[in-house]
Amino acid sequence: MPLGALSGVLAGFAALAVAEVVAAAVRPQAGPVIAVGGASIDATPAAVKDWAIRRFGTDDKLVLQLGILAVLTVLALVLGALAVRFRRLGAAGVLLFGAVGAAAAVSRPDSTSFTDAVPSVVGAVVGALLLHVLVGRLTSARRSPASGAATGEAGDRLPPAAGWDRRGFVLAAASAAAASAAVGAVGRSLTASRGQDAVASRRTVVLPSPGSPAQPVPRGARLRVRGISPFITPNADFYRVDTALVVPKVDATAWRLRIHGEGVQRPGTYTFDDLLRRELIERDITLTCVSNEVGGPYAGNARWIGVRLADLLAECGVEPPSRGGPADQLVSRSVDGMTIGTPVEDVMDGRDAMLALGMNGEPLPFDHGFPVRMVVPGLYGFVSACKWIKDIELTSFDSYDPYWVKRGWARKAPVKTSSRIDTPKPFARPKTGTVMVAGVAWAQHRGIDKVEVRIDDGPWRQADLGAEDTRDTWRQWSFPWQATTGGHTLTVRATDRTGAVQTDRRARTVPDGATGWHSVVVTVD
Ligand SMILES: Nc1nc2c(c(=O)[nH]1)N[C@H]1C(S)=C(S)[C@@H](COP(=O)(O)O)O[C@H]1N2
Ligand SMILES: [Mo]
Repeated sequence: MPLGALSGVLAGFAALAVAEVVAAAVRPQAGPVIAVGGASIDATPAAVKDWAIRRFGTDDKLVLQLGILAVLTVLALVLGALAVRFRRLGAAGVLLFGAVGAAAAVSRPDSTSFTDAVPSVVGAVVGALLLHVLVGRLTSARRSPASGAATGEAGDRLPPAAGWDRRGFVLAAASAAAASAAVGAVGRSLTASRGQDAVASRRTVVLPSPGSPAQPVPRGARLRVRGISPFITPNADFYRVDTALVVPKVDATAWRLRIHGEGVQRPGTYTFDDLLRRELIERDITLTCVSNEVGGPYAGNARWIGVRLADLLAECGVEPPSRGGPADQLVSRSVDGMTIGTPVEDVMDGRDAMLALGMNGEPLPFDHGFPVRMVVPGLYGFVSACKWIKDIELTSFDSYDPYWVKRGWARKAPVKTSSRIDTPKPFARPKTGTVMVAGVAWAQHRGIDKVEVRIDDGPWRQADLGAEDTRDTWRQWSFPWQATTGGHTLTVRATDRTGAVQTDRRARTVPDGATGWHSVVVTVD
């Protein structure tokens, strides 16, 4: 039994290694782990996904893949043990898993061909054969008692009933393990070397200087407080939220963007160079994720360079609903099959909605959507910020629900007025005297007007605000607190330009963003 289970694991390992190496040649996303992982992400209800993001943060994808491997290992152990008794059943089981992987691969939204089934099928066939062979070694003596006698060994050490081809098994098992490891390593390096065209195309991008540059960040926008979020978030620290288990590597020279749909009088297809040659705008815009908890990390502020989306749409003959246009929803599609729905009215109301090509002075990083993504001030990312975009379709909210809406999130989601304490950290132990309480507040496209801090149940007191860059960016704030010994709760709230005070009513992130005040508990020594 234990050797049967071991055979199962070896067969599973071989199947995955072979599948990955074939996937590296076909399409990395067609590998069974990535395909099944992607399918489980899509099938996960909003509440569970939300929990996973909360629990594991940006590690959620790693945890998912490790989880899939753990489940597969257990199943392989069981299959192997069963195969000792029912040899055909073991092999059939491996083939069944191959079928599941293949089905997941071809049904992924970014799959365009049935060749995506090949990695799983080939892997499963190899795994099934290997299991058959290994289990054969384990049971061979039982079938042909002569074999044990022929070697003159098995008969000495094992009772004939439990006789088995020990040397044959060890040899087969060891070579299978070694071969799988080698094949796996080849698969890895093949996958890593894929996307070289994309990497090369990114390296050669030269961002032209924008026809409409951003004003310099006002001097007073950056407060000198240790521990506060930097006003501009460096690309390497910018949060990342998406469903991609493999980051799409798009070759900019082969990239196309199609604009079409209802009321598009002149549908168009644009190359990356077409966009680079247009007049570019440069804007500071704070991007926030609807999955951000009160006090959470999923907000970042960057200087984006791109094409004004409203101009491009106008060129295609699109009119917003307020001017009689038939389409009220703009659906953007990415190369990895994401769909994101944005109100056409918002995109064309004069705000700096853009197709971004650059982020903080460089081409978009692959993680953040190279070569082109959408950015719309004032809307959460899941209803506006499509990365790796390739298609824009004008349609209506009545006739189409994009990815997140199908999973319980809202159709429309303007960013809610929010504020966060960056320092001190929860459970910090500052000394008595002046303690700088500081953080950021955002209410994109309305602007932040006021930030107030409360110590325990005391009165709200106004914090010092960093100068406003634009109403689409967050503002840093600070409050010099005369800290007295003991435990204290620090709470922050913001007021936006419309005069609305951030609500204290606690709401979950689903369906359209968390609300409530952020507080931090500290002990002053
Ligand atoms: N293709 C694609 N674009 C996407 C997503 C995604 O899953 N796939 N996630 C969206 C969400 S929910 C957010 S908050 C932003 C995050 O952008 P960032 O990862 O660059 O911070 O991207 C948006 N664009
Ligand atoms: Mo998001």
